Amino acid sequence: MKTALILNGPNLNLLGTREPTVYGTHTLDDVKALCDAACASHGFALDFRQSNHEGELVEWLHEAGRLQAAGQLAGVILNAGAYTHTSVALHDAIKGTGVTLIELHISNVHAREPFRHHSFISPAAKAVMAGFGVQGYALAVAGLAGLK
Ligand code: CA2
Repeated sequence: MKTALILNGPNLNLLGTREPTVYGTHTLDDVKALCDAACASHGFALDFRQSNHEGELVEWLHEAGRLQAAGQLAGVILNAGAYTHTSVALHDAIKGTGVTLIELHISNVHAREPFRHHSFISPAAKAVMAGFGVQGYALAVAGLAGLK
């Protein structure tokens, strides 16, 4: 059984505590439970993580590249949070590892402030998903299964 690695970036640990009109009322634990169910139905093991630190996310992408090369990982679903709009380091890590990666956003970033319209992740991603709320995580797991 291959693993789906789901990575969450800065401040996503605050999900469900503020800004419910933008991000909904579900917590990150709720999202993990939703991903558990989606992975079970698509035959993936789930590895679900969150970090507020850019370097830690970079290290996890390197680990993902090694695991995918070893045939143990189906790919990564990444909600890089605000690092989406700032991080050349995450872009380089995705490109440098060649890992299969789906970029995910809970909100429709293109309908929000202009500074959220640019993504350093998108040019390195296999696919991009935004605006489906937390249900987007389950849709992205289904998408990853379709790439098999
Ligand atoms: O829509 C998304 O998933 C985002 O990646 C979320 C990021 C934001 O910077 C991106 O532009 C779009 C923010 C994550 C922080 O989430 C919070 C949730 C509740 C309360 C405070 C922050």
